[in-house]
Amino acid sequence: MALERTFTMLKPGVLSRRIAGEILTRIERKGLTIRALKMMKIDRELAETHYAEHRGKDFFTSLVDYITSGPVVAMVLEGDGAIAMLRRLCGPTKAEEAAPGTIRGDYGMHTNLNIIHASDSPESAARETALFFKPEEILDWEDGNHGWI
Ligand code: 3AN
Repeated sequence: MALERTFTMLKPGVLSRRIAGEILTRIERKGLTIRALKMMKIDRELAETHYAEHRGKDFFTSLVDYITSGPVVAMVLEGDGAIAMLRRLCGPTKAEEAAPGTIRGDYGMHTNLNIIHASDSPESAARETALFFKPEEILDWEDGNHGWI
């Protein structure tokens, strides 16, 4: 499986509910490597650009309202098949379809308030990463397991 990088964002509900550590733990334990991470308050322009494909849909304004309502945690993650791997970890978009055990299945009741975004393709991952991070903010590093496993 190819080594990939993907973009993810923990939405405002995560810091607000003080569950950032729990979600980060799931991501780390899965084996994805954090290459970049920052907490930021995104403005409407960035939010609308990020979710441009949904412009005009009935939930677009409330989606932008939500993700600009408080700080988010943006990350670039790396791993074999990381894009699909993270999407599986998150679970489906619709709250009623997200099974227990997935992040969306365990932490949300409503689709419009789901707590995590994850890129859905290599093209989205590249586009979204470039919206949130400068190249120099994405770090190459090795964890302490290197050499042991
Ligand atoms: P995903 O985040 O799983 O890639 P998208 O891109 O279809 O799903 O939707 C982006 C975000 O818009 C979702 N994470 C969710 O917060 C919101 N959303 C999507 N569909 C709906 C819907 N039918 N009603 C309310 N909010 C929605």
